[in-house]
Amino acid sequence: MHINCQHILQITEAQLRYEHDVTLREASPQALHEALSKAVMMSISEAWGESKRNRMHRRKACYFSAEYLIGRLVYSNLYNLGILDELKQTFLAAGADLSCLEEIEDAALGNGGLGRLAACFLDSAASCNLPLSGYGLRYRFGLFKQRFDENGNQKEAADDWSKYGDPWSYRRYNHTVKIQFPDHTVLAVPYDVPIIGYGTKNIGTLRLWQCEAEEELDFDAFNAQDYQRALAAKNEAEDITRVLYPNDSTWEGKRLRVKQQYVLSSASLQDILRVYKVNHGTDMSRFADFVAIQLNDTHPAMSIPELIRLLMAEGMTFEQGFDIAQRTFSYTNHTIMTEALEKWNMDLLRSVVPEICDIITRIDNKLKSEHPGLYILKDNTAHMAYMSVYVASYVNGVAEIHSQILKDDLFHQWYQVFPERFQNKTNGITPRRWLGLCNPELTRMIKYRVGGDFLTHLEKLELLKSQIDDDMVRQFNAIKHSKKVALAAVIERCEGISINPDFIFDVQVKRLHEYKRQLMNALSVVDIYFRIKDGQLPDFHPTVFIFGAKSAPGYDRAKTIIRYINRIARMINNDASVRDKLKVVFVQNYNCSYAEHIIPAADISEQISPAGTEASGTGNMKLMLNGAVTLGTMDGANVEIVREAGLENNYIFGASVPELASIRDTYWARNIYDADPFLRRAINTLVDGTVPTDDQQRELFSSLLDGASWHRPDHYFILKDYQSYLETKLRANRDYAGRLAFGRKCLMNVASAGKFSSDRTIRQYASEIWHVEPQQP
Ligand code: 26Q
Repeated sequence: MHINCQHILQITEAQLRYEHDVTLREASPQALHEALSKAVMMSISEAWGESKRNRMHRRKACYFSAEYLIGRLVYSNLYNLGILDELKQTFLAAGADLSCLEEIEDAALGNGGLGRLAACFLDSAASCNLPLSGYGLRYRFGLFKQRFDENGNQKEAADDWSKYGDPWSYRRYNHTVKIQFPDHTVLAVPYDVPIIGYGTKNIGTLRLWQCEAEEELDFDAFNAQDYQRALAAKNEAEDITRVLYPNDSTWEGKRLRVKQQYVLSSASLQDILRVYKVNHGTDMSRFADFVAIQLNDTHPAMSIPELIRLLMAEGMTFEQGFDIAQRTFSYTNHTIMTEALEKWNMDLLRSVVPEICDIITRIDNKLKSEHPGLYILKDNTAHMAYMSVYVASYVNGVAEIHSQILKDDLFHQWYQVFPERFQNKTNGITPRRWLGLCNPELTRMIKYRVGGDFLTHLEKLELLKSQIDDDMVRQFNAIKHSKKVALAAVIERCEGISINPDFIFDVQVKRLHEYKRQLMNALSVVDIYFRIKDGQLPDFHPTVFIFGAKSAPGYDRAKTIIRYINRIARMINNDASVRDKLKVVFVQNYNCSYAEHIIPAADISEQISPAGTEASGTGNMKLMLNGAVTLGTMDGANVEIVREAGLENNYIFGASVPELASIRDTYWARNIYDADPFLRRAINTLVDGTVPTDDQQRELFSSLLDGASWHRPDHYFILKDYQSYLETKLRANRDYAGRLAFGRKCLMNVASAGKFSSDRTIRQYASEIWHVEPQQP
């Protein structure tokens, strides 16, 4: 698509004048952002409309997700339009520096991996000209903002991401739908976000629903001076999409969450049915021929009974509705951890969505009559994952090992009955945001060697392999160094900590969860610290350990781990005797935009969950693509990463899935603690006063060694894997000294990252699950 930068500049200036009463030079970053974004929205609107009309009569896919972690859109949209560099020049010449847009907030309408995956998929589908629309919720408050207090505690603040406006969406009130609950009806108002493909005219749509009241004000109550009641309906409606639930690994049976899920499901389906009727008439029997719906985990699984309900309201029987639902839906699972699986109490569910309960009961009856032994309802509880397996065309995991575990374990009985349904779709990431945009220096180096189109043909990275020589490694190392200098400046500004770009940058960035074992990383850092002070690691290459993680606000154990790591960091960073060897930084408010600075600067990528716990991981792919080596276990997509890039170019440690399974019931962590004085010394810092301690740290300590009524000791095998972890970590540290050999390993990872483009993933969904075809714009 051709967009004229001078034209954008003119419209931006006009917008600034009449909306903000300022000139370009005077404009605040927020005003500039709004005006510029609107100028771009205007200039793409024709192409957007064209893309929609193109799709009207064709089969299409819809992605249903409660989360879209889209991050900051302005740079990535300009990048995908191919005008980012030129526009920067144009604006600079006119007196405005677009780097001030770094201040613009992320749209964090997601928690972590699952939400970011949805965003990468939309980017890839648009870029590959695949007919995919996203449906989600427009939370007034996204994922909380995080800071640390003087004691290192996580403090949360509301993320009012749209307080300065939201120029990247259009409110489409005319497509508002009604959602009925037993005691009230609310409006779901759609906001459409354009999904601008890279190097194509094609523009997809993300439609986000916002709840509003039918009547903003109850005038009778107002006239009676009962102002609370006058606004009650408005607040009750708006409460539904008020805030994103900040859990990403434990399920909570909250009433409001049911309402959110139902609004997402019902509003999106009503919308799709309306469009279907416009394009294909009122014969609903062909619905599944034109629409495929992907459920991003079970969060939108109420769509299954809701579609059946809506089809029955159109005159179909339950059996007919069931058949169409089954041909329409497919389901992606993102976790095997039982505490994350959605299981709704039927009384709660019935009080919010009674008709949905009736249909779930009918689905369950049908299942039990066809396949005795399988169930959806048990003990008055609805198992949403089972319902999704039963009423779906396909079920997929998100990495090979994870998809295998689904068949062997979580859905074993279901696999016996429906083996043809089970698939794998290994996750991917969009190389535009996660390389092109965040690492233009490395992108330029690669372009020169493999050709300009590699960001849409990431498999071409393979062509680097035969070209890797000392010159190229030196060039890579120089680029890596420059990205470390740039990150150091960001960390200085945001955290007030100065770090040396000649240090190794060892990075663990992801949500905080016990299974991700940030604690194991921290213990190894403490151990290394003591060993350095003892003079045992004379050749240790100076390293800065960088952590970034948010904990769910109610996850006390995770918050304790954050505080402990902050205490460790303070102790180490204040110890002058290790100043030239060690540094620990826990960055505050890790988010997409922070990731775009950290990931290009990483030398070592920590992916250290016990085998069989991390479904896939996608941060691992982003770090690989930017030339970090993986220090990791044989878990999730790490397995495929090392298969592509070679064991010899990564640092793999720890027990395998079968090993862990075989010791699960007999493993006794305290034996390891008693036998390893170094590990013991590190673990003791939780309780011995080396750093400030407290009851929660003592509880954490005893969870490792004694366990609790609900868990065996060291549930996530930190002590079990520790020795091989530390050895491997120190081996990577030694290897780093050979700058050419190490840089070659990094480059081998870059060159092997082609598989992990979300373009590849989305094409597999399109051809193997949705059966939709690309469409030239
Ligand atoms: C469920 C019910 C109630 C409230 C919240 C939730 C909830 C919300 C988000 C449960 C889970 C999530 C997010 C899960 C997630 O991000 N999983 C990750 O998905 C990635 C993409 O497939 C994988 O790479 C990661 O391995 C997986 O942990």
